Amino acid sequence: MVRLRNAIVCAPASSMTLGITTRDVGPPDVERALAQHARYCKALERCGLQVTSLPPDPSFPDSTFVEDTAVLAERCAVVTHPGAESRRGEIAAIRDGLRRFFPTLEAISAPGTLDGGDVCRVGDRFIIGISARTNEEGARQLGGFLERAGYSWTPVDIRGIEGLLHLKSGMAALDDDRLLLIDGLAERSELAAHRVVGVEPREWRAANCVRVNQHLLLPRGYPATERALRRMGFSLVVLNVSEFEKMDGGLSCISLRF
Ligand code: CIR
Repeated sequence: MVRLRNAIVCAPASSMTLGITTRDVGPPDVERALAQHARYCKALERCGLQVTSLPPDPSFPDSTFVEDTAVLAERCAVVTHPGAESRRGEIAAIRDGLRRFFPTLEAISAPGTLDGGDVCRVGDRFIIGISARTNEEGARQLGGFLERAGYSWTPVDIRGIEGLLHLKSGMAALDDDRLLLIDGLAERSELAAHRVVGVEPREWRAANCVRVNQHLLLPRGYPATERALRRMGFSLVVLNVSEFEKMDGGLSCISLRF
């Protein structure tokens, strides 16, 4: 797997409770979210990453979900055009934050829309979810940038999978081959080239985990998945991200890793 060295994060803003969510479990507790975020950053450091923190901006309640604003790889860096209009203003700060790492930044442009949460890298292949946030045109633009940089890509339409906001809400690359998948994705022919590890339906949110170098970050509260992954030999770091989950977020979407 590619060795990751950096992460970009943005702590939740005081306005986090005003962000977009489909869940009906009450607003997040911002103080608790800040504490969870700080532990998350410590865990990334433990995985060997240098963490750059962008200042929270209350004008963008969803700006802590930085993963949606860019797609980053060794030979290609792209800022997105998020599917939700209220999130498009997040791009400016991300672009500024990325410049010192990536001299050349590509960009998705209208009518294309794309959220980074819909992009899952497995080896040198990028799986791009077509979702309520990412349209075919956005996927095609990103695919073009990736192809020119020597990567391959495959679109997967996830619009029929109920409750799945982004592709990576239901999928994670465990290494350069194996995918952790929810039921709705496990049978998809586009993913047949990979070895599949399934998550139990009642623990489907555990599929939003992140491999960072030698460790696998897993959300707290999914004991069966935790046991199965430990048995497979993964070194797990289990983190509580309950306040982010209330806003439809999860482990992967609160950092950009590269
Ligand atoms: C949103 O709806 O855009 C945010 N409240 C949550 C985004 C989570 N991002 C992700 O799963 N990649």
